[in-house]
Amino acid sequence: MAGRSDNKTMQDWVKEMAEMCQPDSIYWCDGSDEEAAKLTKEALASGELIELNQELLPGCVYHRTALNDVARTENLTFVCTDVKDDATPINNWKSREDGYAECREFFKGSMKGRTMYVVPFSMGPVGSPFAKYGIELTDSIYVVLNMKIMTHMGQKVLDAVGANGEFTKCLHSKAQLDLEKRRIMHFPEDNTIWSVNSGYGGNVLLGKKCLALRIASWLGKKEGWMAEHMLILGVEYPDKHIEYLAAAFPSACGKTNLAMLIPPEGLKAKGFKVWTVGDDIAWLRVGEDGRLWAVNPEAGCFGVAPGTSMKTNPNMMLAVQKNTIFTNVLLKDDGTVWWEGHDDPAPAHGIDWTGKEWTPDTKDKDGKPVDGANANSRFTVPIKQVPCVSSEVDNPKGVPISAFVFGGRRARLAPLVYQATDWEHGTYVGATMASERTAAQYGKQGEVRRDPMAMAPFVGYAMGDYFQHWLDMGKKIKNPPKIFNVNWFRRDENNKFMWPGYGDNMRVLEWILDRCRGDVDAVETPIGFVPKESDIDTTGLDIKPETMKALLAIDTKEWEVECDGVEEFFKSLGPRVPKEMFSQLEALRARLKK
Ligand code: GTP
Ligand code: SPV
Ligand code: MN
Repeated sequence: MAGRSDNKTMQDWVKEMAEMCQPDSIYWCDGSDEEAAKLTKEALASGELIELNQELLPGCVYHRTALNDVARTENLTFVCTDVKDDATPINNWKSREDGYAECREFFKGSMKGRTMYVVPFSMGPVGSPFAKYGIELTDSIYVVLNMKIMTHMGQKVLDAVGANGEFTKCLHSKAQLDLEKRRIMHFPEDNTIWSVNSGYGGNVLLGKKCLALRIASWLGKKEGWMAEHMLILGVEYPDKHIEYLAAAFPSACGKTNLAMLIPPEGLKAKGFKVWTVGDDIAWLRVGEDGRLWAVNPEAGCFGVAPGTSMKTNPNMMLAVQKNTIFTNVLLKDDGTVWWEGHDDPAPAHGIDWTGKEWTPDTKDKDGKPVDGANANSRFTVPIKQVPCVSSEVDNPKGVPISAFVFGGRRARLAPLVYQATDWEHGTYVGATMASERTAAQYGKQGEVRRDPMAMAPFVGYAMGDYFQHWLDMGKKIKNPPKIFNVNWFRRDENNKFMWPGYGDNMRVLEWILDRCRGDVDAVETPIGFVPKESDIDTTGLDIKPETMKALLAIDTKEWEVECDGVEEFFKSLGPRVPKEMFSQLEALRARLKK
């Protein structure tokens, strides 16, 4: 038991960090199940975790974060580089010196009375040419147990790094969970991440957003590949052929749900089936065949609980019946869990995510009903427990991508689906994405904000350079994916969603993949190709023809206003925005005028 490494650089770094954080002891993780069982027992004894009903939810535990620590804190997240313009303007910036100096004060003695766990992890299957290795030092057992699910973790990583291999140096301390002293710092030039005073997922599971997106996007730009906030799924056709697509939606906008959808009866009967490769992050490289190939660097899903049910996402409901960590959901009296949108009716009594007694009648001081689960409550589950997991999930080569799909929450404007005319136009479509803010990040909920490629919170460098990287990649890919945009979230005059969403989104995926295979025509509009109404299969769907018409309509006046917003946005990004983005904008304006 306990991990071993003969890597001198690693040992020296662990020692140096321990001298700063002053833990009582240091423990090197080996990633074994015995180790996880022992740590779970300790966390149950200390109250960091709560045991769930082991008969009904075997291997499952429950965790509450601090009340001020339930979502990513983008305002406290920094990219620290020597040259300011290399990171800004979307990212918060500090110089390397200032970033380290500020955080050193917060880390000093932060692990007193605690153990420092050394967590070796790999993003991507160990040994894959895609894989990146990291070591996370943390004083949280919750983090260790989450990392075991979310990454490839343990001795095998120490062996792969060996005496001289490279690794990302990740340091995390929950310290006092002090919001004033919370910082999530990235030092891409040093391959280093420091996170302090938080215990929430995206802030502290450093392999995920910090390494697999912010640091990886920096590396991808340098090395000629892409790290994207994208799910990866395979659609199996009736003839058993599988086409893969990758889709970028902002946080809490439906990636996990789309990645494992079950087609509606009609399409299921035709023989369609969806296989899940990944639900949040894709790393993409050009293959020898001139296509773009994608791997999912993660080994688990850290998914949004509210809204997950047998009706919306049966695959996920089945996955989270065992070996799952539930965070900030409602704890029922029988030791099981519940959240808003669950299949079961609200229990008569439970303990809510804040640790208070809860009943369906609980109201806040203004008389408003109180949710039992936090809106950003989550489950952590091995992806291999998802019944429709793809057999390619561990394939070190990845899967070939036929289509990229962008999308967000837009109550108006964006139609159900449209296709960009080519890669450069597709880059413009991604670069101009916008979405209503969700509970996955702090800030005013519902406000529409620009979120290029769903990467606004996750690009590890200047946004203008990132657009340029997309254009450069397009030139390197002989057979690039076709690019689409979808919007499951259009609302009618009564503020109701117009499209049923979830499994019915398969009806749109069918059109997208038929377009890729050249099997279906489209209508050319100023914004791109839109389906003919009759080409979206609505068999068995209770939707009025005029609703379908409205879902696919383009309001040129609204798009002209949108163009003004895009111009303002591009200008706000400074001089690094490629000129191609402005020519795309002008070309769109001209088409709208015609
Ligand atoms: P992150 O993990 O934050 O990156 O989120 P995600 O993009 O994976 O979002 P997820 O699939 O977890 O969905 C977030 C919320 O949107 C959940 O409450 C879902 O129930 C809801 N949702 C997902 N797909 C649809 C859809 O097609 N229509 C509607 N109306 N809601 C959806
Ligand atoms: C997101 O917010 O996009 C997530 C959850 O996937 S977190 O890990 O918190 O970033
Ligand atoms: Mn995400």
